[in-house]
Amino acid sequence: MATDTFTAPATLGTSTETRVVKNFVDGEWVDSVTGETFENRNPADTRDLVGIFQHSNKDDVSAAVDAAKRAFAKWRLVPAPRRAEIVFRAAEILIERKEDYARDMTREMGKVLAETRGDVQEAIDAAYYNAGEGRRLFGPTVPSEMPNKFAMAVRQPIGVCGMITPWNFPMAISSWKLLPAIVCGNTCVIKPAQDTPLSTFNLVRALSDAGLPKGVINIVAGYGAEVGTPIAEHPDVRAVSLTGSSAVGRIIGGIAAKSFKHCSLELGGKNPMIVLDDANLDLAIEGGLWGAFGTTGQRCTATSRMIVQKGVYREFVERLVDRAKKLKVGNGLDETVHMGPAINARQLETDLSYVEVGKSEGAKLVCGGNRLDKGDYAHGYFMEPTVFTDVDPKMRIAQEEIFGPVVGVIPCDSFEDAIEIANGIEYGLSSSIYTKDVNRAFTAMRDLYTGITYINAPTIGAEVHLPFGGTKATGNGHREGGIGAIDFYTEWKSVYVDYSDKLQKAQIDRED
Ligand code: UN1
Repeated sequence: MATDTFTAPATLGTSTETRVVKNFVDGEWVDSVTGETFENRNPADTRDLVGIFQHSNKDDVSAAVDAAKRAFAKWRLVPAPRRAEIVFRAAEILIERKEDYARDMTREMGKVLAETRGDVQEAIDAAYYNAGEGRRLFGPTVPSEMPNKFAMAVRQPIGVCGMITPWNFPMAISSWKLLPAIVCGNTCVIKPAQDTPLSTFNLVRALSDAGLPKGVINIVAGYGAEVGTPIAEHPDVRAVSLTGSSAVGRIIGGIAAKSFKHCSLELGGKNPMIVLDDANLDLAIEGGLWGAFGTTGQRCTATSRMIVQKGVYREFVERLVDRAKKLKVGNGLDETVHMGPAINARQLETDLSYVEVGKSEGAKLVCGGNRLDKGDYAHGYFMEPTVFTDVDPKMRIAQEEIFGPVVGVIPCDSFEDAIEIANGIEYGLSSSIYTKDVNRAFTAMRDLYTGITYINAPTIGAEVHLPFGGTKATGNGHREGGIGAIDFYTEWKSVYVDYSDKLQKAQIDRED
């Protein structure tokens, strides 16, 4: 067994070896003070032990925050273009290691290789974008109201930032948080999801190998209550970024508010895809399958409601179900598989329990609904792609986030009806519409109350250089990605330079 990931060769990712991974604090690989560890197992085959990680507690968090605070004193003074060069180099390293890291991720998370390659690619994209930002970090320079006075605003780092990341995009979402934070001059303490810590370690290893100074990013593995909460509570943590459920968001947001920390919450979704009578049905079905069953439905942006106009409803359902039944479920390391397992036993139970909810509410189960546990499936958390039709918009399966391969098809009469159903929900992350009518497409772009809207594409597929996030219970108004993240990880300072050599009193000094 390798004893840490830091000294281990990058190619370890292709092995079936179990790695013992320590916390990464102040540039050192350290045991948790608890002396306890937890296991990271492959959800497609739980006999496969991917790694052993530190079961940390709040003392580990404190040590990591102290290291980050010390590192901040120097890091904030490194010119942003120099900070960005390290991130650029990390992108190049990630490209070299892409296949290994994708395989590691499929092993720990379950999604198919094509998707885990995409996840690593998203971190590479985020690295290039944020590396570029190191030469921008623009702020306004404005004409002063007064003569001989100069006025501008500059972006400043905030300090130590705490990050709590999810298991569904374990490298991409860690990169959305860490990379803009460090380019802006902050230092970080991150708690990766306990189901998928390895991918966050892989990302940070690439950064470390690219020359990131010690203490700039610290990783503390463990569970929410023991590590996540102490991060949000720590007085020296000045900003907290969480991607997770709305329930956890309420807790973390509440804790952060008490000490006026900046807090970015990226939470649940129940994303609608509207299919109008004039849609290109081939495209809508293809997109719907990808949106609903890609990542086993485990995306905050997953297509979980299909709102289909009556004229094409029957044909759409028939063809969608026909295609869904042909999807191959299995171990994501097999390149012929379309859909991997649920992340863990609890998520699978939730998915299956919603099948019962749907049936009891009177929705029609037309595809799937069962656990797969025979033969090759015996040691994993697999279930069939599941489709309900004749779903009423008020049913629980049409209102609550499931986070699994369960989609509900809702019939609707008109475009206006579709928009109302789409918006009649607690969440507001992503939405989409299939139509050839440009007027309706533009009306939908305006009226769908979500942070992201797709035209003639499913609800997934966001790119890293535009803002990512949502309305209502999906978050608290912040955005990740693009300039949204730069806004979150910096604090504005307005600077006035008076070179008139006399006291000028701004609004007071007027003749009129
Ligand atoms: C998520 O939905 O949990 O937009 C993240 C996408 C990906 C990221 C999804 N780039 O589909």
